[in-house]
Amino acid sequence: MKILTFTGRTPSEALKKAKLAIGDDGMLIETREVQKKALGREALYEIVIGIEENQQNNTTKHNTYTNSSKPLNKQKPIMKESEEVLFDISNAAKQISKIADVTDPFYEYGREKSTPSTYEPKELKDIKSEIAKLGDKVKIIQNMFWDEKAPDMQSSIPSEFAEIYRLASQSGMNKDHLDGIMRMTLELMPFKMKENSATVKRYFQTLLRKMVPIRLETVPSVGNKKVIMLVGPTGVGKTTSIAKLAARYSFLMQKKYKVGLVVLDTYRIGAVEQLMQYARMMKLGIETVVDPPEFASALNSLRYCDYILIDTMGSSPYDKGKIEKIYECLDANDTEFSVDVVLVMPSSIKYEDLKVTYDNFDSLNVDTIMFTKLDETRGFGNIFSLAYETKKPISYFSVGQEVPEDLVCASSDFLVECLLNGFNRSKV
Ligand SMILES: Nc1nc2c(ncn2[C@@H]2O[C@H](COP(=O)(O)OP(=O)(O)OP(=O)(O)O)[C@@H](O)[C@H]2O)c(=O)[nH]1
Ligand SMILES: [Mg+2]
Repeated sequence: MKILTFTGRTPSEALKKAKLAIGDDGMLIETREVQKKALGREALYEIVIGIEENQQNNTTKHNTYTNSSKPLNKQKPIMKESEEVLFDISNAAKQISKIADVTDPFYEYGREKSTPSTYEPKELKDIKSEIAKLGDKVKIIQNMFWDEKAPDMQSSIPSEFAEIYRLASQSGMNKDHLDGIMRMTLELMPFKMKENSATVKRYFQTLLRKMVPIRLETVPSVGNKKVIMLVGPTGVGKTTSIAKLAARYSFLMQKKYKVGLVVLDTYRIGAVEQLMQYARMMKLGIETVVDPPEFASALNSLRYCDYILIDTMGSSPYDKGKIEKIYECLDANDTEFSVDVVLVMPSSIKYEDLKVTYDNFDSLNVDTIMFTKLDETRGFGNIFSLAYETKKPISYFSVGQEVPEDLVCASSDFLVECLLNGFNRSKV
């Protein structure tokens, strides 16, 4: 059975389109609201139609779908509440045609824009198109094992999408996100582009880039300062990242900023010593805080700095006591400086664990996320999904142990490149 989807501003409009395209023979499988009506935005409904491939030419048939034993013209669309995630993907996907410039009438499969004046003999075009199709067939064979897993979406994903689906699902991306993106891509992507895996990949890349929230780095304006606190589980690279940031701000940027350090991790002598060493090497002021009331005075004594970087004790996401202690420090901050809370998490753990960690630290009002240990992982879909799900922007990536060089300012291009093609140090 072939699965087709049709959309419309109402379920009946979608149904009409289906009837126009395939007559009365299709079986209505599902009706979904994929986008809610909102101010200045139409609602969008999708109906899913099953059609026997050998009966596409108006031959009557029966199938096993309970709601679809009647011909299409006798079936009433059924309403089903859609998931929130689809709304966003839908919006993102709609913008892609403009952003990716994919509606360009001169766009040709598998290559960048050409102009109408670039003459190419028809035979050559045919040969190129055949080669592209052949390439896709090879990819389908390579991706055969993907079929065995039989994801819910599988029957409706055309073969040209097989490679991108495999790449994304192996990356550790949350399945609901991936299926949602696939559904929207299939529906909203310009028809011509769906026929070639190279254009599918390009479209998909643009869509993913659009979906990752990123906080671009800004420097303090004159007379102002930035106070940045790194929080997160134990051993994720907070102290190392503080050292990298301190080096970056104090001598790697165009302007040399005054940087001061604060350490809240006073339970472990080793932790204080680790940061003290960096402070000595870079000749930076450092303050230690034992009890929450001392936090404000530590900030006050570093008020001559442009940047104040605060290292905290690592805590298991389940250790509410330690997180509470950090909260008390933030709460005791009666200075005029607001603290940017950066949650540091390793990219080497799966999406579900990232989400649990995020949920537990979010009581600290996390502003941005820094992902570390990108050099220790193969898949990056977990990071993508976490940022997408929480809508929390990513500010930095840590890509190794070396201070200060293994730090990268976050960009969606970099993340999507890692996700689809793997981490490549030479591209940092
Ligand atoms: N491979 C790799 N190792 C890293 C990275 N960032 C930090 N590390 C290493 O991870 C280990 C722990 O780093 P720390 O900076 O001490 O981690 P932390 O979060 O401060 O740890 P606690 O203070 O114990 O919670 C060290 O061996 C670092 O060199 C990274 O991006 N990649
Ligand atoms: Mg530490």
